[in-house]
Amino acid sequence: MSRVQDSTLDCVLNLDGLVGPSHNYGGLALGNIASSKHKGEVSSPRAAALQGLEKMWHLHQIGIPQGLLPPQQRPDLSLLHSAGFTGSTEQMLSAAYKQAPHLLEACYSASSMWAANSATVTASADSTDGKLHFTPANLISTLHRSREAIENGFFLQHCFNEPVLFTHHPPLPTQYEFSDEGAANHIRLSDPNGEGAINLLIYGREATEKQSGHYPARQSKLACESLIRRHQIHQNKSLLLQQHPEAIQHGAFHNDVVAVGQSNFLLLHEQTFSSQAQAIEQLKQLSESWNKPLVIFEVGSKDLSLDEAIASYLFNSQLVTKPSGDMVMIAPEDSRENPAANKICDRILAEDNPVSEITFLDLRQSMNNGGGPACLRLAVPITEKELDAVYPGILLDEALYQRLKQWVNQHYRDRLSADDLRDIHLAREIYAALEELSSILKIQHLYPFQR
Ligand code: SUG
Repeated sequence: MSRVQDSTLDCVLNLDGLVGPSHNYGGLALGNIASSKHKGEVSSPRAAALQGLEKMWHLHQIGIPQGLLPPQQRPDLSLLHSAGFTGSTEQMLSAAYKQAPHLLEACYSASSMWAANSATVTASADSTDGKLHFTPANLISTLHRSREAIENGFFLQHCFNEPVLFTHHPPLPTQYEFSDEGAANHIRLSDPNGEGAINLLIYGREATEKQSGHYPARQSKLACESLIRRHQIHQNKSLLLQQHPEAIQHGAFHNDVVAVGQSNFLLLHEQTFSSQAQAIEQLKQLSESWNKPLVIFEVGSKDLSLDEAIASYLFNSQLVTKPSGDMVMIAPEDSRENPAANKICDRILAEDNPVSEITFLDLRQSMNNGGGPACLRLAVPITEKELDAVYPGILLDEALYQRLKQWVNQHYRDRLSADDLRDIHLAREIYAALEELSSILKIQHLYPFQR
């Protein structure tokens, strides 16, 4: 695999969620406009998984360390059990289809693909104990996503299994007050030529604040504060900020839909934070001593309205630093197709900032559920020594990429509709696919049904 650049401070391992064979459009995520808009449409799990794999392969080819998070076990029959469905799998699926179609959709959701919500990660350079910290997100805001936390923790433990280097915390308590959506509400900025770093932790509401608008704020302030404490983030390396309520009401259900940052570059919409001018001032002060200055690119509403930002997903681009030090922006095709967003891309390339290249990728299947390039990956800031301790079976190389493509083509359906979810054959096909995946990744007890 590709090695990290000399300055290991800036190296990021991206773990992309491998899209599961049950990818479908259930319209399950309130406040996520794309999810509601595409509810009930026929999905293509195969196209979705291949689009995701092409993204991973592209990043590997430009020299970025790339790994994956496998899809979780679906259908999640324990959810149906909890809701009182009994009998054989076939009986349970059929009864749920008739009596509680919403539950059936939740138990089939492939939402673990959006790895940016799997956990919050703190770089060892930013924690007072010098360890890399993980907290799986509890994802309590939506039923289907709340099912991901335990298995995300299990998998991260398995892959980062060196206690001297890595610390794994349990998810935050499964309560409204602690609502946590993971790295989608975290941005790590850092000095490429020094040790300075700022971890922005972004919340939507106070712990007990009730929903005021149409759409819910998914991240609580208490969750962010708890993460700062448990991950032992250096006092001068964290900044707690509040999402602009308008952004949430326009469909920014996660902050990564209106801002993205990496290394010394922050790209954000004018209405990202509630006291934005003050936030920018704080960022400037915190980065004052950096050897390479922090560059903030703020997009005004007159150039790109919040609605256009959400429709184009420009800010859900992924920023990556190549081994040469050049920064590449991986944007969704939708940003090229949206004239206002495309204009901003031209400006980013023309102006003086670290981005030297923009690559547009087709991620339409995931985008239709509100998941762009940045949603699909968990960014793990990592040193060379830490990278050497990562379980190698999840790190992408050409052999694994080819093997996974073959596996997807063999096992995934080309079309999936809500009606297909009651089909016992679908459940059997998925379990067979997951069984084989665990042997491809050489993880014996990857899935609960194997334990
Ligand atoms: O949580 N969509 C996901 C999309 C997550 C995007 N991630 C980031 N922004 N980091 C969500 O809203 C839709 C599933 C459905 O409707 O079937 C869904 O869960």
